[in-house]
Amino acid sequence: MKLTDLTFAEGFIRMCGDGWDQGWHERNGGNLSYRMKPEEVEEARGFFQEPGEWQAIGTSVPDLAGEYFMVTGSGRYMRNVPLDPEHNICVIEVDETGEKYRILWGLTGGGRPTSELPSHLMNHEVKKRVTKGAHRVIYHAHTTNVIALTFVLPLKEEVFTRELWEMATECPVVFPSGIGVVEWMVPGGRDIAVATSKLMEDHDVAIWAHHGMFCSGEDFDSTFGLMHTVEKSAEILVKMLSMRPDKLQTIQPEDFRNLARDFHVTLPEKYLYEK
Ligand code: 2HA
Ligand code: ZN
Repeated sequence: MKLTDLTFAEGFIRMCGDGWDQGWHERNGGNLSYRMKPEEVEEARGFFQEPGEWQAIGTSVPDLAGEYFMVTGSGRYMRNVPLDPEHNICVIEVDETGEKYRILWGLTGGGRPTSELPSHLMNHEVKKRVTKGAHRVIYHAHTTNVIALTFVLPLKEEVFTRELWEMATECPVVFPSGIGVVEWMVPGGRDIAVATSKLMEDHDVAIWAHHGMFCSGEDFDSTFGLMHTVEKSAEILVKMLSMRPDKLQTIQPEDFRNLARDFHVTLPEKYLYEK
């Protein structure tokens, strides 16, 4: 028995491989984090190594004090996670101030958690609060079609949400709260983490212009499924725009309202404007 045989670790590792298979993780692109349940921490504790030094997170997440996360490693390739998990991912603990972390397992041979740790943890902090603890997964991927769209659509949440909803009937049911958009910013630091976590107050998806996406969810399946649904919708939009710049027909605002009623979702009216 190893830590990587625990159910949550198996789900984490599989998701890294699934993202690689989709083509979203060239080189060391993208990263994944999971907020462990108390019973999972107890299951994993017997496998922890001598704790590493406390290190600065680079931002402050007081509502995550004492929480444990499984996270991909900085500079590590998603492709290699299923092949050699111990070397490419880690378990970290956040200290009592929410300013520092230390490594308890993994990254054998040295290394640090993902360069996007500030964004991951600030998103987790917001989602833990607004979902009353339900959301546990934050996923960042370099999704080709969504990135392409950030060069041709206005960087507005109303436009991205509405255009992507129109591309597939399931979309408003899968992401009823819409998609936030962050204009181009330097990745890896606190500023982009603050901007992204603000959007996570009202959305489960945030696009980083010319870079990729962040998704939040309760478990690995629903978070991966959300990323996959948004990116597939973006692929349809790219194909549609490649065939002709306008639509001959599409799903109309009143159709969305009827869909919302039958599928018991709330679709904010700000996305159902007349064009
Ligand atoms: O290389 O995706 O945003 C990891 C990243 C940085
Ligand atoms: Zn990235």
